Amino acid sequence: MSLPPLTLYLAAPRGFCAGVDRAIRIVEMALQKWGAPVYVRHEIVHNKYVVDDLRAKGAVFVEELDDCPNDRPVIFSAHGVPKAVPAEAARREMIAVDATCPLVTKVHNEAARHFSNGLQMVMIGHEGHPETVGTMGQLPPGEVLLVETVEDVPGLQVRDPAKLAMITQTTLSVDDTKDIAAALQARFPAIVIPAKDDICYATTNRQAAVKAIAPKIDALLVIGAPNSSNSKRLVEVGSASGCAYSQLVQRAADIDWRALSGITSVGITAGASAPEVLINEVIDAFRARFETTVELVETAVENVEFKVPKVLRETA
Ligand code: 0JX
Ligand code: SF4
Repeated sequence: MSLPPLTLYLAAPRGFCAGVDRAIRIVEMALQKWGAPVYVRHEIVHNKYVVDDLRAKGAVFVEELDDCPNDRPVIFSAHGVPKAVPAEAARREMIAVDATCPLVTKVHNEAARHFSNGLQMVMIGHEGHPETVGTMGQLPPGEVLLVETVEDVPGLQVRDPAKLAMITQTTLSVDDTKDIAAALQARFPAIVIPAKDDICYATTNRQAAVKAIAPKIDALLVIGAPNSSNSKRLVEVGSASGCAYSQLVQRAADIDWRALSGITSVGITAGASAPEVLINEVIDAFRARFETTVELVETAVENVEFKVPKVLRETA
């Protein structure tokens, strides 16, 4: 029996970003340098496959520093940590390696600069997300106020409307963030808004690639985890760009094939924490069910690379 024809538009860039690649390398190199177990505070990146793989190699994932012994190394996840966390690790004389993405650290530094200039901050981000918790935790309580939506802006109670700055989470929707920034500027004309928001290159590029394929496709599958902010934003961008069936899947086993019956085109992308092996698994699952032609839709070429911390570049 012949299979139905399908064009599979594969977004590029997709999948691992430089910060994720670096964070995973940090855990692997720490295991090599110090042996198992190496503790990791929070999922190193939000992906079960990645976490399970590192766990099998000897990483132990915990949510809090309190769950780590003093005499084993601890790694802080790519999303960043409040200032109190490395301070506590130093107090306990632990070996601590920071896998915070340098682009998240850049926002931490920016927040510290605004603070030293006497500015209170409004952060656009998602409440409770570890990156937001980490960035807000760079400064004393009350110095960074959080807004999640345009609707949150009128209710903001600021110390002095003339002394305000805006910062953002790195993995937000580019378009939604523009709207929230505009609402902030309308209410607080003096607010210091960076030339560009803090959304990173990887988030921006993956969203642009989804926008390019959305008009061509009957369905969009985003490979990523339910706790991955940047992956969830890709699903939203798909829907907002006209692809009514936009779904997050962790891997091929999650695909609802009944919902996809009758389609002739599909778009595939992956969040910054989703490994290529899972993307290939999804493509193979389509090949098994459809006469599949793969078309790459490349809207940008990325060549960003981050070095691991010096302690791991030195030989043991
Ligand atoms: O939930 P996020 O998108 O912030 O994290 P994830 O999925 O682990 O992606 C990589 C880490 C991103 C940090 O900015
Ligand atoms: Fe860094 Fe962006 Fe990747 Fe987050 S998504 S780890 S900020 S490059």
